[in-house]
Parts: sequence; C-alpha cells; structure tokens
Amino acid sequence: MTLTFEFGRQKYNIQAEHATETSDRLILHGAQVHITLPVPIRSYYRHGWQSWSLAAWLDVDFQLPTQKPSRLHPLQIDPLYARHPAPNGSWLGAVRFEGGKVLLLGALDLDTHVALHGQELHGWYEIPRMGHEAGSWEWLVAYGEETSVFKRYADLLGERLGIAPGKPSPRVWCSWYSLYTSINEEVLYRIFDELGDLPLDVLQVDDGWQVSVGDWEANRKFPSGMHALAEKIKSTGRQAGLWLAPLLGVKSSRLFREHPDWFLKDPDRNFVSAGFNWGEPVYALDATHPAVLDWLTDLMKQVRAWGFDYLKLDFLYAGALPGKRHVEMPREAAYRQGLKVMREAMGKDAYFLTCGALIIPSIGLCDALRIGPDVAGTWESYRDAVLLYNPTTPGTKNAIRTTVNRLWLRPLVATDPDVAYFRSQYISMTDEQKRMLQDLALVCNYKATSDLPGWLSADERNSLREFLKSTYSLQQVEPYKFILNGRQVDFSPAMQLPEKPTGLNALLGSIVGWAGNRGWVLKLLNKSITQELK
Ligand code: 9PG
Repeated sequence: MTLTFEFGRQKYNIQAEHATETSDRLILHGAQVHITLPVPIRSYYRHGWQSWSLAAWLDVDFQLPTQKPSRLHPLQIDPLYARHPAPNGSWLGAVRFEGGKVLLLGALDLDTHVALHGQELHGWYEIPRMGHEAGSWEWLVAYGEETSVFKRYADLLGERLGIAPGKPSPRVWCSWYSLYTSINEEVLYRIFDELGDLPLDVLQVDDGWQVSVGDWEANRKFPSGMHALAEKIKSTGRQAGLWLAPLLGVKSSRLFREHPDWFLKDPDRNFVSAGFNWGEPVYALDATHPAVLDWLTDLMKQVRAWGFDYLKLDFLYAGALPGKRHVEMPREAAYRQGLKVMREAMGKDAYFLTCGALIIPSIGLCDALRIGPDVAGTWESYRDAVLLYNPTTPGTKNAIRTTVNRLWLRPLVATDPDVAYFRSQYISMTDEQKRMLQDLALVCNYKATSDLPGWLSADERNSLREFLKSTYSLQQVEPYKFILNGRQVDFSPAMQLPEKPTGLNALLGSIVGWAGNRGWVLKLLNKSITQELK
C-alpha cells in the first residue's frame, strides 16, 4: 500500500506492507519497499558488502564501473550485483539532499539490498524468509543530519544483532604488510625479539605459515610447529595472533581432494568461484554442511590449543556466496551460522577479528571488523586507479575512503582500519599520507603496524612508540573532519573516486582488464605482490 510521511516539510510517498512510527523513527515492513524522493538529491551513499567493498558517497551522476577483472569480483563486491545497472549497496542506502540533510533506508535483517532508481529508493529482501511472517521484514527510515541518522541505524542493528563486548582494542604487530607470504620461523623469531619493549599487545602471524589454503598446518618454513610459534610470542609478554581463511580452499589442497562435496556449488553443479588468489582459483566451503561445521569447530579448537588468542579470520565472504547449499537457507543467514559456530568453538575470551567479512552479518559475533580494503605502501596505483578505476583494490587511498565512510559502525564493533606505517623504507607515500593513516587508526581506536624494527630509524621507532602509547580526545566536526587532541584532521583528500579513463588509458584499461581474467597473468601479479618487498 502507499503511505505518506513528512520529512523536512516535504511529503514522501512510501510503498510498504505497513509502517510503525514513533517520535524519532519510522519502521517499514515489507519484502519490498519503495520511497519516492520529492526533492532533488545530491549524492547517494552506497554501502559495500564485505570489508574490502566500496563504501562511499557518490555524486548522483557518478556511475560506478563494473569492476575489472571480473574473475576477482568475489574479492571485491557482492558478485550477485556486479552488473546491477543502478547505484546499489548491501543492507542500506542513503541520499543527501541539497542543503545537506540525509535520508537513510536501512534493513534490520540480513539478505537485503538497496538501490537508487532515479528519484526512488528501493529496498528488498533477497529471499522472503521461509517461516517468517510477512511484516517482520523490517526497515528503518531515518531523516536528518548524517551522523544522527546513521547513529539511529547503528542503535537498531545493535538491538537486533548484538554489540561486541567492548574488550580494549589490542595494539597489534602483523606480519603481512612487510613480509607478505615470505615469513618463516627464523625471520619471525628474530623480529619478535627486535620489537623489544614497544608497547604492543599482540604479535600476529599472517598468511604464509600454512601448508595450503584449506590445510591449516605448519608448513616447512615452520619446522618447530605452531605451538612453538605461539610459545615464542608469549615468551615476549604478548598474546599470539594468527591469520586463517577458514572458509576457503584451493583445489590443490588435501581438504579439497578429500572432501570436494564440502564445497559450494551452483545449481549446475559447478564449483562456485570465490575468486583468484595465491596463484590459483579459490573455492568456498558450504558452511551449512554439518561435516564442515564440525571441521570448523575442530580447526578453531586446534588453533586455540596451539596457544593463539587473537584470531584474524579472513576471506569470510566465501561463506555467503550465491550457490546451492546442503541446507537450503538464505546465504547471509548461512554465513552468520558459520561465524557463530566458529565463535563458540574459539571461546568468548579469544579476540576475534573478521576480515574480508560481510559487514552487518558479522555484527554481534566478533570483537573487531576490518572495515576497508587493504592498505599498501603506495597511496594508489596507476594500474588500479587510472586504468581500471577500481576503488576496492589494496591501496591506502581506497582503504581510507571506505573506512572513513564506515565509521558509523563504531558503536557496534571495534573497527579495524588496517595497519599504519611509520617506516620510510619500502614505501612511496608522503608524510601527510602516512600521517592520515596513523590518525585514522586513532579515530578507529585500533592501532596496528607491520613495520619491521630493522626498517625503522630511531625517530621512526619513537613515533611508533608514541602512537602506541597515545591516548587522545576526539571530536567529529564534519563527516570527514575531526579534532584529535586539539589538532584538526581531515580525511577529505582520500574521498575522491577514480575517474573513468579516456583515450589511451581507456584502451590500456580494457587490455589489463581482459588480461586480468587469464589465470597466468593473475599468477604473475600474485607473485610480484608477494615478492615486492623481499
Ligand atoms: C593475506 C591478506 C592479509 C590482508 C587481508 C587479505 O586479491 N585481493 O583482492 C586481495 C584482497 C585483500 C587481501 C588479499 C587479496 O588481503 O585483508 O590483511 O591478511 O589477506 O593474504
């Protein structure tokens, strides 16, 4: 039915099954809702599906490109909507009018999507739930200042999904953004010693320790084993952290060879692609399969028994890819069930960081959530920003843009902006750019670095120490501007989006996009990334 509501002295026509209104909020009910916007809009807030997907305010005439190469879609966006013709996003959407006021349409449950069709916001539940009464499909409509509108949405999400227990955010050293997969026992043990008395709480071993993606055992580079690795970390007075991608498997893994039936397939019985990484295609476990849930439980218990108390579970989007599941259920509900099982198995006292993770469906189950793409030693790359105009690839500008546009999640979960850099070696960012990333860590209250002690000058080591020790007062003055300890911090320089290439760049972009779909090219790129800083 069509209902009429007034916001900012304008009448809005809304189609929904019904609505309930209180003084500060309007809740719509319906598997499909439509809001006709009576005044011109200036920009649209699109909210990406998983950690690395773009969250940003887009000018109304800005067309987000279909990302290239398409083989990497699962790593960057919700692949189901990769070619959706209208501006769209997961769970919520918002518009900003001339004058600055914002109207937000936000789902209060999973498996939901919002798109903007001209002057109409459309929200829908992907699969009307079995066993759900019509009318329990809920949406918040909120109008007003941007920060207050998003706060109202966060509050309601917290009521429904729960909020993180609010453990103090640990200060983390993570091996990825210096060593990438080139880690080994000897190198790490030396670094752990060299970190000396820097005020760090967790030393987290990232990708590179495992036999294979799917086979989560120490590889030959860790002859003393995982228990010894955790012990070594703990002997320095810190907690041991470990990275895993528990919902992924590559075909060359023992896991895949022994249990191909555990992997997600499409209705034509082909394995569903979870993207391409580590030089090969990657596939997704079906987290509705009881044997998979048992296996995940055992894996989490094993990692805890080795002595790791901080778990960075990565590439989690794999648990929600479209496909035909062992138990038929909406894909994000399946994701949440998988996450819940892993959380229970690791125990509440473990610190649980989700990464490559669906944003809203992770709320209430983890302690911290990565809310942007990976940072890198570069601000942006010619290939990704100019040729491919891709806003989701690893790079500091992309990371800051999406992270800042997701700061409204702070009341719900610890928000991880990825690591900050203090080194000047093996990096091509200006001091201002490095500073922006450090400031973002303070705004997020999540401090991490990957810098190797041997790469830091005495001054840089001192700056890192001060950063780790610092306490601060924070005041938000505009969506992208803060006062941090009396100093103004402005993230606007990271907000601009890559532009559509023209001329030669457009031609080169098509070639690179095409080439990027060939496995051998991606394999070469993967190699160059991991060898970049050796
Ligand atoms: C380890 C890394 C680090 C990092 C994670 C994740 O191909 N990709 O698009 C792609 C995106 C992110 C990514 C790797 C590949 O990084 O965010 O912190 O743990 O995995 O492999």
